[in-house]
Amino acid sequence: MNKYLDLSPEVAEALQNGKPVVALESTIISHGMPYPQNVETALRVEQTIRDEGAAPATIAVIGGRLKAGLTPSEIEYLGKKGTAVTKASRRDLPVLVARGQDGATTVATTMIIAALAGIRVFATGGVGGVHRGAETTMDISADLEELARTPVMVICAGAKSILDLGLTLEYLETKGVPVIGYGTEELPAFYTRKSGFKVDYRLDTPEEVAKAFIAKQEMGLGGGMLVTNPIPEEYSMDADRINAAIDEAVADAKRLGIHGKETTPYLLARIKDLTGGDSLASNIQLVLNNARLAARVAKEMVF
Ligand code: PSU
Ligand code: MN
Repeated sequence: MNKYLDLSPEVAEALQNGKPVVALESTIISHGMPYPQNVETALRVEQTIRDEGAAPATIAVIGGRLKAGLTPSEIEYLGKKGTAVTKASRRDLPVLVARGQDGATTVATTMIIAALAGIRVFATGGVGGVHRGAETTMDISADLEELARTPVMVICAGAKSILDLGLTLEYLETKGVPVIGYGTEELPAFYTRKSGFKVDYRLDTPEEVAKAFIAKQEMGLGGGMLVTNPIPEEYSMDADRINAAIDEAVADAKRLGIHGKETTPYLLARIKDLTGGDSLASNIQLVLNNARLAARVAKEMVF
């Protein structure tokens, strides 16, 4: 095992006995949702995975150690500290580890640590992508490069239109990352089930999803796969309302000169305020939905 990595007893036992494991990120806890809903959701997501018969591995950097599997008090600590914890993407890991510091892991870093631990399936809410205006800002999330290189499947609710969805799909195509729609031909847009963009392939069962990922690895192609799972109809938001809030949030970020790693957390918090908290309720439900699917796919992930 990697000398910087610690597994929780639950995750170590599951991996040792070939039981299904699902990785979970921690930036969604510290930077993606407010306290205390962030902690409540993180614990509920873990329980949802256990109820499906898999082991949850919430991932973070604590005191310079790469952790796969956190205790409830470590989750509480990250959730309470919120944006005071370093949002840790690939480029942040070396210094955080060398200094023995904490980091909340983004999709990219969660994939890295999951792969080190031997975990193949990861559930979250949204992934980073190509930001609107990237043709001048060059703001393209490191999550996309990680999907190109690290062999972990990421199950999300599609991409939200804080991003340029068309450019995000182009980038993933260039990098050879399959974009799968779970039970849909259309890319879901996080808060809504439709975006106007097509996915590469529609797959309808956890077994089909697992088989495609296994084939990718066994052919030696490496890298990840993006599975987009639409938010359940009953929790989806009105498209005009959420798009108006997103447009306003993006305009505010531009006016305030928000940039770099602050952009995504700022937009998420602003959208939540502009929708009177309704976007948070949808966000929580779609994460639970993705966790359920991820546990089912992890059970089919037999190499
Ligand atoms: N999108 C969400 N919620 C989130 C994030 C994105 O709907 O919490 C987080 C994830 O951790 C993702 C990160 O990996 O933001 C992307 O940040 P950036 O755009 O700075 O790469
Ligand atoms: Mn960025």
